[in-house]
Amino acid sequence: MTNIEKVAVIGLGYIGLPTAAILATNGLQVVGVDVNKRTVDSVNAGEVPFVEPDLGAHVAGAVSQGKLRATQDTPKADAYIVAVPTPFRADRSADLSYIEAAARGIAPQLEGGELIILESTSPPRATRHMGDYILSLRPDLSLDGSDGRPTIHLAHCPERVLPGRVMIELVTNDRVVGGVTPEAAELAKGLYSTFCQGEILLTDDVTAEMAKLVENSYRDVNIAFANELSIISDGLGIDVWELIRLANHHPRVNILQPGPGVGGHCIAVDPWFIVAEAPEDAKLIRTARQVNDAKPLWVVDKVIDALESAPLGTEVAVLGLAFKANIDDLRESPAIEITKMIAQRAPETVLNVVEPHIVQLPEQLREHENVKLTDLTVGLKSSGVVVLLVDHDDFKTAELTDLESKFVIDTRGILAV
Ligand code: SAJ
Repeated sequence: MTNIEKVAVIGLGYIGLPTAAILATNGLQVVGVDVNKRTVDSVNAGEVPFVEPDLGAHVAGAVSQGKLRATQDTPKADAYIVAVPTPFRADRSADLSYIEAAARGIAPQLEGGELIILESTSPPRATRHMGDYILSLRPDLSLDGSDGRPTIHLAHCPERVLPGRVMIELVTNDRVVGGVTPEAAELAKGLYSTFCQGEILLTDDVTAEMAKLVENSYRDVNIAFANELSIISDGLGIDVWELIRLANHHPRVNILQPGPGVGGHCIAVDPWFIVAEAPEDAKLIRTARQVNDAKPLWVVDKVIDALESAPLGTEVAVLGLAFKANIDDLRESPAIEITKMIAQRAPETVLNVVEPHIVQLPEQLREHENVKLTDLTVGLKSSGVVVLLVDHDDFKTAELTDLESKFVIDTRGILAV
């Protein structure tokens, strides 16, 4: 294998574009590949089609120095990094069609000796599936040099960066690199060491795939425990926030925080890949998903109960729509699901939504005439029922006055002392 000088990054999304940019600013010749012409055009103009701190400067600098360009067609390269979506299907198994499409673009360009890295969050054995798929198109190649055929080196290297801190965490986080062969893992390590200052830990491909899924499942199971405690505590008439705070004084106990449900694109999705792979054995992981997915309905029932015993015409203040605190990201947000369900079940009730990080309601809520976006003061003033869904700092620091006269459902413990 010659030195890696030219890298093609397939998929210029939240992970692919930052990875392409950081490789380019560290001296490699990078071609970003995307099916979306608008994405390609904006990258070639040195612009970033989404919000991520510092990414704009990296992309603009790399493009103007001629180190980064984007195209819709996969070029020849020494290394390929695949960072395409892996959504789940209706039966919650992973949809690998984007990976297969990337492989179809790469296969005709291969000569032997190239490194191919799958970065997309993937179910176990997806990397091997990609390898087998490439070999079905290119039977003249091999993954391990068997039968003297030219070898392509295949590895999985999951990303674990936190949106909003991507350009920092790409450099500082440790990386798990799993090779289909030890040689592939070593080659991938060499490529990541051009920009990664964290530890680069080598393993096989399936263990690396599972490491990513397990990290997010670990969080999901522990959040489910907290969510279950919140429901049990409500039945017992005790304060779950106090309960968790006290229990966490034990030196070996560290319970996470309950909430209105689990949102975002990762923690609520990745555990299903394990369940789909091991349906008989992944009992706890499946149950945790069900517990967390059921929490929004429990919150809605609380609000409907409160409205039933409130005077006719009582309005509801909904505090927060984002999937977690202090961001504007509404993807898979339980707060949106809850607001929508209340709007449907109480169509006569006005819902005063307060979300300081957005300027207009998301599409899913716009169709409901009883849902309005407003500010905190107006929202609280008009409403007899208050449901706190996101622990934004704006809500923590605001003076939440007059709450004594209202029915308050605090799903995040903002009011807990
Ligand atoms: N949540 C709770 N209670 C808690 C902690 C979180 O209800 O105690 C909720 C949040 O409100 C949110 C959801 O869980 O709705 C997920 O939020 P998060 O901040 O825990 O995680 P994400 O989804 O933003 O990012 C995760 C991270 N993974 C882990 O922490 C193991 C991140 O490092 C990964 O890169 C990312 O998933 C990913 O891309 O997989």
